[in-house]
Amino acid sequence: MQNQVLKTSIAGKILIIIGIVLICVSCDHEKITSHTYEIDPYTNRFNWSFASKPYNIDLPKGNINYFMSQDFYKIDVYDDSLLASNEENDKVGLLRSRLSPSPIAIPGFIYNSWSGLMQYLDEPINMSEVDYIECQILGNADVFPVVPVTMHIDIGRINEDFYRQGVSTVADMEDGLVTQDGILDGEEDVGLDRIENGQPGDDPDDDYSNDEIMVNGFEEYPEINGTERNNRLDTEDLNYNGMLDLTNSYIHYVFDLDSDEYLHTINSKGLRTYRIPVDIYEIVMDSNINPDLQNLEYLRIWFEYQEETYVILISLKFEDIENRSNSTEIIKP
Ligand SMILES: [Ca+2]
Ligand SMILES: [Ca+2]
Ligand SMILES: [Ca+2]
Ligand SMILES: [Ca+2]
Repeated sequence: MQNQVLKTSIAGKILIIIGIVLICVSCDHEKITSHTYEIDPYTNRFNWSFASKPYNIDLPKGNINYFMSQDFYKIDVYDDSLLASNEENDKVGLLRSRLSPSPIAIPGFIYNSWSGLMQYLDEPINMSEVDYIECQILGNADVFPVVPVTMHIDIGRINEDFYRQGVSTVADMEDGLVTQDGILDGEEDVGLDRIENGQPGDDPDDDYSNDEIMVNGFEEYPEINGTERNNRLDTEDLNYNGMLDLTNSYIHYVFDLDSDEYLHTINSKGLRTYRIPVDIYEIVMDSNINPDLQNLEYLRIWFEYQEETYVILISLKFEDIENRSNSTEIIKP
């Protein structure tokens, strides 16, 4: 009997959770689409946070605003010959990032800024099963100014301290402002600064809004990455182990987006497909803990650039040739 009650209450909770998820999804402007497409974990903005500072770099921090644009169609991205006529107007799931340089300016001196994103991986990457990394970037001059961008990919144990780095050794998190229970209580959604809008000390840049603006004919969501009033329980503790993990022990790949070095193909729409050999990484570590290449838990992508520009990530895959089912193909033959 008690079991039955328990089961009923669990089933009830699951229904409520599903209901909340459905409401949240339908509230999010970006998700409203009549078309279906595969969302890979690397173009889904909900999986990303702002990046912590890469270890051992000495570059000023720029800004990144990342969002899933709804105004790119398959015909904007893929070769016409690969598209059936009924899919030309299907939307493409992509992650568009507006990169702004650091506001620090020294006249006559040009330097690179950095900014990026990171995520804890639900499924760790096992590099012994990866044959190459494939990254697709839409490099279309109609869409963004042609600015040299260097892309970095870090995989492994990555410092979680991405918000106000070095200020605290405890994870910044919203949970606990009311009750530390893993649930977003009403008054907790005030951002990682834990200070409500309008109160002294509030981070002026943490307000969330999914309002879109049009810039050069393309939609942007300048406040979509805010953590205050975003209806999510935000935390720096990306792996939910109750600690602010500070270890850096990862493998690092770097390539220039305007270079041919790892460029595999470029199509008529400006879609650049890079294939990065797995073995060209360098190891970055701040202790004697070597990266566990079979269990790489965090991913960080970050960019170096001098001027404001955009990066449109169409896909990122860790390709396993022997087991193709592990990777997703967007275009059906
Ligand atoms: Ca709570
Ligand atoms: Ca705040
Ligand atoms: Ca929040
Ligand atoms: Ca943690």
